[in-house]
Amino acid sequence: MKFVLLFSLIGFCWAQYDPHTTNGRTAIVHLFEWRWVDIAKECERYLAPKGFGGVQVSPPNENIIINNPSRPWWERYQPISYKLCTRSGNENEFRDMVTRCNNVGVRIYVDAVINHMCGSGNPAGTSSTCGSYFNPQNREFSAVPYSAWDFNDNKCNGEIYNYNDANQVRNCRLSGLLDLALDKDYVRTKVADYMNYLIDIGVAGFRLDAAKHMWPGDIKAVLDKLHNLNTQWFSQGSRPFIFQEVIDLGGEAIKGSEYFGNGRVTEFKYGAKLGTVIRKWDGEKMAYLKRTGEGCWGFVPTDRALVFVDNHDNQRGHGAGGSSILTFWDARMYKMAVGFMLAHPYGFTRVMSSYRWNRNFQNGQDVNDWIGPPNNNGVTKEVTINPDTTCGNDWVCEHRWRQIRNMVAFRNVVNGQPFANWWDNGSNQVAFGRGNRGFIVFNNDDWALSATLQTGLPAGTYCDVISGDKVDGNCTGLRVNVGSDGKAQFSISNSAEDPFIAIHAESKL
Ligand code: AAO
Repeated sequence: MKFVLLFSLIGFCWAQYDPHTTNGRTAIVHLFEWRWVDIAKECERYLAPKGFGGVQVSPPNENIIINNPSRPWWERYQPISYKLCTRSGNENEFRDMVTRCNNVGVRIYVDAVINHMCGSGNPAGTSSTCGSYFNPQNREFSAVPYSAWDFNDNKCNGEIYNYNDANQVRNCRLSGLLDLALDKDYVRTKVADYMNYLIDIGVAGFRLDAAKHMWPGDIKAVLDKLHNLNTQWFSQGSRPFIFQEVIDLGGEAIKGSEYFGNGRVTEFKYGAKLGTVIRKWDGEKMAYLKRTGEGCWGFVPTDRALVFVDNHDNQRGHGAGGSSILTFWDARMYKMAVGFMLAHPYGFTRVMSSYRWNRNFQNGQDVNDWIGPPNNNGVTKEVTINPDTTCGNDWVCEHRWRQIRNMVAFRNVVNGQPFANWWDNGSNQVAFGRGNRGFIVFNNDDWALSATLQTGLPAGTYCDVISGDKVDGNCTGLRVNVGSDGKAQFSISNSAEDPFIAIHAESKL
């Protein structure tokens, strides 16, 4: 009896850190601004067969409609109610997506905007995605309902100016957004009701938007009200996976570690650092990546980290991370960064999937950083699929790039294997393996790489999954011969289209 109790306590304690992916899948993808009907299809036709564990979806709840500028992506971070209708689709489409993705073993994680409602300066009316009435002036959100009592005006009646003041960061308004009083049980209950509605539909967890702007104890009080996951797809007693958006680059009052009790946190230092290294800024070298994740860069512990190279904010200059952040616009370096992240054991990984927009830099600032998803008169366009499996209609679909998709598979194949056989040339040529299941080599120097390296892999011929694919026992890319001593000869030109090579147990020919 005591043992049963102990185990269930351990199980309960760990649960919110567990993404509940199926078959040991290790990465999720953020399908930013995708429509639910397209995500449902993508789960079935691509994500399940390629080994993706789940999808972070854009906020599904009713938001304000902004017409100036015209339907920016960021209107979805201004909630009006918890009804499920947005540009991504209606409630039926959302339910159908969750069911179909779960049925093929792909999980759905909802971006939960629960810190605030819309901006205080917006006019009253029904310019909202389900037509619900709201009046920011008197704090009325009739479809929840919230009223003046439910906001933090009595604690702070203004903006956040000083990130060194935790009270201000958590009680004042982030960018003018009306700050909910999450210390009130009524507000906690309304938020938990929304999240429970989604849990009952079958979602596996949540990204908590602006978690840094909420008190950790208030978040906990909401989480304590949440249901277990739907037993149609999850084992009895499963708790929702929680990852909290806490931007902690160091030097501010609020630390990511304050939120560990609630779930994982987004590690923004990771993408900022990796971008700096791959760009070779500040005297950084890939050789220094040997100790990634061991704490020497002050990253949060691996079992508390949600990691990514870029996110929907910092790929367009919002949020934090700065100019070092790599995105699809810098494709060659970006693929190396994502390849490194997916090969390395640190953290639970999220891959970004974006749309193209018309960037227009003025004085170093992209004045088009607001542009919403590809659309016809405001209606989000379908994600079409080209004959070569890439996406059309200006959807970038980084997750479908061969190098990225195959590194997601690599991560699954090496799951649980130790970081091993590190090699570097003291500069930007590095290699490492994962036990005896996988090995990766990078050349980010301005000269060729030629080296015989210990891979840790069994003897045989392997297909490089960066330059090609293993298809019907053949390889469409480079072949790597591993000898009986585990060693293999690697040559990578510094002008190669993708200056890295990756092989793993399932790419053996
Ligand atoms: C829009 C308009 C605003 C208007 C508002 C209300 O743009 O002009 O006032 O509506 O009408 C998104 C957009 C916002 C948009 C909002 C609502 O990004 O532009 O406002 O929707 O439509 C902070 C938060 C973080 C937040 C990030 C953007 O901490 O939570 O700002 N991210 C999430 C979402 C995001 C969303 C919201 C939250 C709101 O992912 O999409 O906003 O729901 C420091 C702090 C960070 C802080 C940044 C930016 O970072 O540490 O916590 O992020 O400042 O304010 C160096 C430092 C780094 C610093 C950074 C920038 O890198 O090391 O620490 O510089 O100064």
